Amino acid sequence: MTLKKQLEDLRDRAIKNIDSTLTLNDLNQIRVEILGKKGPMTEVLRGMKDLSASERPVVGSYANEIRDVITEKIEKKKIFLEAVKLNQTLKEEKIDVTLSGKKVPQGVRHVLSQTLNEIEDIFLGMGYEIIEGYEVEKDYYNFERMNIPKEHPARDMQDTFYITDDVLLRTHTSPVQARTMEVHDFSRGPLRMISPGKVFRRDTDDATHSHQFNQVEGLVVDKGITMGDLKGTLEVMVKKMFGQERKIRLRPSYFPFTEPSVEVDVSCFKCGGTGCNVCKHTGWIEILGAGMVHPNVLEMSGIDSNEYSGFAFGLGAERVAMLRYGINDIRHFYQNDFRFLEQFKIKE
Ligand code: FA5
Repeated sequence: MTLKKQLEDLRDRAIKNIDSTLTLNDLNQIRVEILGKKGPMTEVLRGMKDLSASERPVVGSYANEIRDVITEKIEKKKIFLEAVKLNQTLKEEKIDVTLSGKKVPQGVRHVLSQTLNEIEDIFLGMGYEIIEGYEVEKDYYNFERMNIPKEHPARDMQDTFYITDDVLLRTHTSPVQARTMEVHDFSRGPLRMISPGKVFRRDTDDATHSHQFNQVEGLVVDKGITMGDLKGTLEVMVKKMFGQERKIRLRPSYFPFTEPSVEVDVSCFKCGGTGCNVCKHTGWIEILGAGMVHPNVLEMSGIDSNEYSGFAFGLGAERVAMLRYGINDIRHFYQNDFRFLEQFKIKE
């Protein structure tokens, strides 16, 4: 077969294959097979060396012509197949704007955060400011400045996680009292603050006790503050939080940093006061400790106890949330079970 004939066969075969191909991949393969280094076109061109000097330019220019025809054919087919592919993609990715959307799961503010917000709102409404304390605290502020020197038996009331001999995880929010009193400027008005935050104790976990829980400290210091102010303030808070019908009781108690001291109980949400496992069959759940700030605590903060007096309280936030929302186990707050958490939809 002459080279010319070989070239014509090659062209016809290429055109047939290009016409029948349906994908860009196949088209590329055809291009490599026919025009590539190891392909028939190169083979034919190699054979030109055996031609005579007069035949070579004729066959050479014919070979170039045929290669151009094939190349052009491939280019055209490529543009066509790319357009087909684009149309197909556009069709597949078409967005139907009339379809209903996918539901995005909505988060819920943690019931404990909601409770703390509610407590803060009540006290902000009574003119208190919110002060933050330190979770890692000095023994000095946690105990000594609260009238509990080293070796004092009252330290056993709050079993402590120590970090060093002098640094600990605070066992209550009361150290914020000392830190606030020592910097308060009474020429600017009375001291009225609350301080919410985490506290830590080596308590054994059960339905109403956790080794880590939240307290809200409250402190008011001014001239002429009495136990009546404390009782009135707590009554306002409890009624706002739990409703007018909820019963509260004040029990005489002991804290080294208040004198006199009380503990405040609210009637059990579950049994209404008859006794059950939640309230340990007493009918009451203790929510806070309180009292008149001990003169020693005022004096250690540089406040003249003959001129000034104050009341303070420390409220257990989980206990309040349990009573407010009828939650029967404090451990629910920390287990992060979504079925529990999502029951408390935000009321903002
Ligand atoms: C105190 O911590 C005192 N600092 C409170 C205080 C402040 C008294 C200012 C006087 C003046 P107590 O240990 O009783 O007190 O804790 C206060 C409240 O925290 C309790 O009434 C209770 O509601 C809550 N509480 C105590 N221990 C736990 C616990 N392990 N788990 C959950 N809540 C607790």
